[in-house]
Amino acid sequence: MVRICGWIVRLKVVGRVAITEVVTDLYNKPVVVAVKSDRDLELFSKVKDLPIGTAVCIDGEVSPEQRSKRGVEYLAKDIRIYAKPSESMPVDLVGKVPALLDTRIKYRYLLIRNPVERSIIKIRALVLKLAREFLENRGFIEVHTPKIVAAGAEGGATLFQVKYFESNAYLSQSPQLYKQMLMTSFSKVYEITPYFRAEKFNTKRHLNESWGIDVEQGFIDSEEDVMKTLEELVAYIVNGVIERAPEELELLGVEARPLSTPFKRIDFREAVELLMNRGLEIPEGEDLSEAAERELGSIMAEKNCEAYFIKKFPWTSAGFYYMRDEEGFTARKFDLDYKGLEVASGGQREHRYEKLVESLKLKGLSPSDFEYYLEAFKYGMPPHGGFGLGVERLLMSLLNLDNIRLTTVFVRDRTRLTP
Ligand code: AMO
Repeated sequence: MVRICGWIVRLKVVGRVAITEVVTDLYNKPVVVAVKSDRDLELFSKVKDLPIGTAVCIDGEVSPEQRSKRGVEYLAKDIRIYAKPSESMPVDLVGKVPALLDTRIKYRYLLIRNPVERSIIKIRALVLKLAREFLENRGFIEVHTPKIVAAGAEGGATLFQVKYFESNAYLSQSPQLYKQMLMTSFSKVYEITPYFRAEKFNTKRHLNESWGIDVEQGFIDSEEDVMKTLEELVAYIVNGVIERAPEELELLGVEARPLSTPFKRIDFREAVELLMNRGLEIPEGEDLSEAAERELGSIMAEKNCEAYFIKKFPWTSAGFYYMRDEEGFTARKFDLDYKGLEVASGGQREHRYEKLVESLKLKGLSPSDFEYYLEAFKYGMPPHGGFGLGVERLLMSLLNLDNIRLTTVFVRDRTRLTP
């Protein structure tokens, strides 16, 4: 006899049989329990009027006969009632009554009792587990860097300011500066971390609090060393999800294709040419727009390519910390796009003190604001590089979701600070 616990998502009484479906952590589909009044009148009477949403534990075992397509059939000896909802469910968990996105986001913590919604969150956890597994196997050390910081790495426009006793501080946009500083003492580090960005626009692919898998590695020859780590990591994650979560993918109706490495590489200039041939206008020296990224995604899909790197971004569109190529126009920065969406960016950093100070000034930043960071470059800083892989972006692409908000239970965007 085993005990499994969860919540009633469906209850139907047909004549003398009460059929109840209970969602549990154990299976993707609900546990189906049929209680017949002529077999166990006491249990039948206990169950037949239970409201949807009741928290219960079932004492019983898997039925030798499995006839229901809806879930795993159990033979129950007893059903213990732990909590009955005091109000009716604010959303339809079975998914028959469509809910507005707003309602879905507000009650996501309840909606994830539904096997389909639940699968996204389970795959999210699997993605992080696979990432850790891969990086640990490769000898990367997990580190933690401050989330309350004195300076931003990704530009002042998206910094959230917080009061820090007598002075002002910011929420970290990226562990960029700290993971680089760690390159003075470790050669391979990673951090799984929230990013806080005050993006003012309500888009389908931006959150104000998102999560990144950040990596930094030292003693590299070029950004190619870092790209190799990233492509192998992403292939490990995507292929691992396909292998370990086939049922969740099926519930979501997702047919994910395995990725093989190496991923295709194209230069930024080549990408611009491809896009201009399709009639898109790409302003000189700027990053690719969302529309351009999507169009490039369809161009690459025609070549049967889902994941690809864009290399050699214009220096004017890159962060100050990326190494500039000799001629000065391009930075050693790359993006990784997956099905037309940027899921990661990274590159080789400037590790030479004088050049780094020069870069800061060229970007109109004041070296004095970055003194603590710059100091680290005085004590034997090796050539290094890394990347930030967006967890929600990766999930959105992998699961073909049309809104990034669906990848997380509690959303932080322009209009949401609760729940
Ligand atoms: P970048 O700013 O490109 O690079 O961020 C890295 C990746 O994080 C994800 N991401 C976001 N996802 C959702 N909502 C957002 N507002 C958001 N902002 C970023 C994207 C993006 O590709 N320091 C560099 C990384 C590095 O060079 O190591 C950085 O933060 O998937």
